[in-house]
Amino acid sequence: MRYLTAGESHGPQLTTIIEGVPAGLTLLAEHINEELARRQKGYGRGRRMQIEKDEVKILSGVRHGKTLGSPITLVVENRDWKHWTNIMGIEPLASDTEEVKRKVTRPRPGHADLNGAIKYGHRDMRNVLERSSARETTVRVAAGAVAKRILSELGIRIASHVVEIGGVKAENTAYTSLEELQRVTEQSPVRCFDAEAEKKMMAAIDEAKEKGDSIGGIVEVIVEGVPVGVGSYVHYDRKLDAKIAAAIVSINAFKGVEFGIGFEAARRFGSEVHDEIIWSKETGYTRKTNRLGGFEGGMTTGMPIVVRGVMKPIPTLYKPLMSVDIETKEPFAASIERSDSCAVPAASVVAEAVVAWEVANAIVEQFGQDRIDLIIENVENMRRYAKEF
Ligand code: EPS
Repeated sequence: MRYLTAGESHGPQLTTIIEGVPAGLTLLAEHINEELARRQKGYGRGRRMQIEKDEVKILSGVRHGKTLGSPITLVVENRDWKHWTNIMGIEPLASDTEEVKRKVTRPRPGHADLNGAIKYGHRDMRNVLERSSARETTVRVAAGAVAKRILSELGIRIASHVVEIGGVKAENTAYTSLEELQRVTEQSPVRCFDAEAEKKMMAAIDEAKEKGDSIGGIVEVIVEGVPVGVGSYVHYDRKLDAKIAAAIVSINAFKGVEFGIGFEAARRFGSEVHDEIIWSKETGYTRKTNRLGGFEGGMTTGMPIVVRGVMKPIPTLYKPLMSVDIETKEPFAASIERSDSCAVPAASVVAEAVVAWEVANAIVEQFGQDRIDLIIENVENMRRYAKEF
């Protein structure tokens, strides 16, 4: 499967065309809208989220609630567009029009503004920032919602939560089941399982906001029920952990990724890192621990996939950082009109979506591509073989 996205942050709409989704999958707008609504929540968002109420239109690839196997087109309108019809208009405007004269010439440090402008030759950096905006993650979440439908048919469960914001760590993450983790985090304004940490995270966001600053954090995604052997060791571009790592780092403002104990592995002996193999008639092969986060040799082990991503603080700050105007070459203090102080809770929903996509894609490729019923059958067979092996 693959998908492309299109759309500018303040343009008319965001679009994704998803290719290769198996036929026969139940897919309703409500499945996607539920995910879009989860992404819009989260303590620390700015005023834009009060303007938008993301709702999908399914324009192709689905008939009477089932996928056809043909490309699926999903569209989400930008409600803010009505305030930007001239600035972001498609038709040319006279060169002396206010909207044409008002160029963005001051790159914000940490954004795509300057590099993008130099790369594409744009003297108005709005041409860069409109597309580099994290607004685009709306349709990545829509594509992820389709992937989550596939996982659900296969009995694969996925959840995400926030484990750190602005240096405040979730200490209590001892959830007894993924359902419990989901139930608690869906109610939390910062998508955190630990109620104590939640309060401190919210206070840290308030403090950043008051200072005109922003804060980042760490999100975790867990996938349970993935059969053994998804991905492959035989080639770099078939390793599923590598694909997931790329997907996480491709989310706006994400700077790093780790699986299981992650970077902590550098500080331990091998005997304290690798997971001992055990066997029982009921479960087949499992591991005593899951320090490697569900992957060995680029393939799933059958243990839960545990992946974390780190998000830097959003670079659009009320508190000015020094930059240079590309017209005058004069230094100036970059400042803005509207921003989020923290988007880590929303980003955990995006991370969940991109991980869901990579896992579903690998399974569809590996277990037969065209029909969901055959994929279900093949995955069930694989689960049986693995148990009897
Ligand atoms: C974003 C800037 C803000 C965020 C936006 C991402 O938008 P605006 O410039 O319109 O105030 O609200 O996020 C979304 C619109 C969204 O849907 O998540 C940026 O520069 O990345």
